[in-house]
Amino acid sequence: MLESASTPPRRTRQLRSLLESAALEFLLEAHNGLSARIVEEAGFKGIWASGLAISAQLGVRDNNEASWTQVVDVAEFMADVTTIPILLDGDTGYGNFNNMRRLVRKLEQRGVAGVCIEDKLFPKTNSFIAGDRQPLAEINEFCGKIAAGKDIQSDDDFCIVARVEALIAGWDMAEALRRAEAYRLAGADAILIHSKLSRPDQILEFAQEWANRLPLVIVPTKYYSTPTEVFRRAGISAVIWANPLIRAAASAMQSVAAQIQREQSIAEVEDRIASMEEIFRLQGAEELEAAEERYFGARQNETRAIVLAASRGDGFASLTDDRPKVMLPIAGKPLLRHLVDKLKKRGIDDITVVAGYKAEAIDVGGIRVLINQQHSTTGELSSLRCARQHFTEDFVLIYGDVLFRSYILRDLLESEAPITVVIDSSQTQLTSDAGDFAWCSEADDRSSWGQAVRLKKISSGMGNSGAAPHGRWIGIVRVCGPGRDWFESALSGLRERADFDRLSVPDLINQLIADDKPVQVWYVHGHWLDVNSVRDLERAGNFAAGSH
Ligand code: SPV
Ligand code: MG
Repeated sequence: MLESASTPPRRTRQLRSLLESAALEFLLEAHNGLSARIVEEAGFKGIWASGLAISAQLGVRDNNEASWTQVVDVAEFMADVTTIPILLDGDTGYGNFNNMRRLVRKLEQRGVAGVCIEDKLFPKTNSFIAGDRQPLAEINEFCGKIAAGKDIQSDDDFCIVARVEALIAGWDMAEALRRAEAYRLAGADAILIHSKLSRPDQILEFAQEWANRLPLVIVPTKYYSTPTEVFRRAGISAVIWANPLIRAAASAMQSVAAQIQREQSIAEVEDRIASMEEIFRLQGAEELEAAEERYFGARQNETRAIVLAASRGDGFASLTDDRPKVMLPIAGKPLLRHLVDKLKKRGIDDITVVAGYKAEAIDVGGIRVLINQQHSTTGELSSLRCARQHFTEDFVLIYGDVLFRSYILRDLLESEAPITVVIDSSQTQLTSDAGDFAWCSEADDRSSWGQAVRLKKISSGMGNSGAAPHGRWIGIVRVCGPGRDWFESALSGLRERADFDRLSVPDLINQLIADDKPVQVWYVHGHWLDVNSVRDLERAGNFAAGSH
C-alpha cells in the first residue's frame, strides 16, 4: 500500500518501527474501544490488547473461555476508534498452525497490527496462576505456528511476537534462550520474555545473553518497581504495561458501586466520575453531529433557535438570588420552558440557550446550554458570540424573556428575507421604561398582510425628538440564507469597537442597516410581552394561562 507524506504510516509499519527503534517504547493495555481510545489520548504509541483484560471485562477467566472470534471482535472495536497500532495477545494462537493462519488473516482484515503468541498449550492459563504447572508447547510445533503465520500475512509489516514462557514454567535460562533462538529462526519479529519474579534479574540476564538478536519485549507486571531506566540500559525494545487499566476500572467501579448502594443516591459520586459529556466525547459524538450536518440533507434546512438568557434580571430583587430570570415560574413552569415549548411546537428542535448568571439553575430539557463566562461584565453581543458556531443558514434569535402567541413564530417562519425583525405596531408611544422602538420605511398598514417594509433604526427613543416610532421590536430576529454572513460580519465588525462589551442586539441590527443590508419588518399587533419586573410576572401568568 502506498503512503503519502500526509497520511500517517500504516499501523503495521508503526508497530514495526516501535519494536525496531533504538529507543525504549511503551504499550499500554486496553480491553475495549473506550479504554483503547483513552490509551491513545494519553499519548501511547501502541496498545496491548491483553487476553487477561479482555476476558476479565467479558466476565470470564483467562483460560480461553472467550472464543477467539469474540476476542477478535473486541480488538476490532479497539481498532475502529484508534489510529495507533494494536498488538493482540493471541494466547497460544487458539489451536495449531492452521488456526494461527486463520487468526493472522482475520487480524489483518480488522486492522490489528500484530499478534503475540505464547509457547504453551491450548487452553492456556494466565502465567501468574500456577505457572510452574503449565506445560510448554513442543518447540517444533510452536515454530511451525510462527512460520505459518508469517507465510500467510499479506502485509510485510504485520508483526508476530513470540512469547517465551520457559521461565514462568520453571525451566532454566538455557531453555528460554534455546526456545527464543528457535523462534527467531522460524521468522518471529520480536521475542517477549516473561518472568514472574519481583526483581528483573531473569529479564536482565536474558537480555544480556540475547544480545539484541531480535527486538526484546517485556511485561514488568511483577517486577514493576524496577526503574524504567534499567530496562533502557538493558537494551529492551518495548515495555508492555499489561493490565493497569482493567484494574483501575475495577477498583473505580467497586468503590462507586459501594457508595451508591450505601447512600441510595448518586449525588455524592456525581462530581468524581466522568461527566456524561466526557462519555459522549469519548464516543465521538461531535463527529456524528458534524456528519449529520454534512449528510442529513433535511436537517440542514432545519430552522434552529438561539436564545439569550444570560442575565439575572435587575427588576426581581431576591426572586433571582438563586436563578436567572428565565427560570422564574410563570403559570407553573419556568419562563424558558414556555419559550422552548413554543419553539418545539413549531418544529424547532435545535435550541441553543446562552446562559450566564446562575447557569447551573437552568434545568430545562431539550436544549443545548452554552455559558457566557463573562456575563457579569459583558452584554448581549458577547453572549451571542458564544453561540456563533450555531449560526446557520436558517435560525431565529430570541430573547429568553419573551412570551408570545404561537402564530407570531409560525408567520415569521414563512418569511424568506435574509433578515427579518418582528415589530409590534401597537406600541408607538415612546416611554422611558421600554426600549427597542423601531422606525420603519412605512407604518403598519393593517389592511394588507405581509407588506414589504424595511427597518430604518431601532433605538430606545431617547434623543429621538423627531417622528414617532412605528412600533417596538419584540426581541425576535430571523436569519436566513445570505443573512447569516451579513449577521456574522456585522458582529465581527462591532467586536472591534472598544465598547463591544456593552452592545446589544439592536446595535447589531442597526449595524446591518448601516452596512446597507435590507432588514425586513414583520408587523404584529400585540400578542406578546417581555418579563422585566415583578409586576410583569403576574401579567405573564395571565398571558400564559390564556395561551394554548
Ligand atoms: C495479558 O495481559 O493477558 C498477558 C500478560 O498475557 S500477563 O497477564 O502478564 O501474562
Ligand atoms: Mg495474556
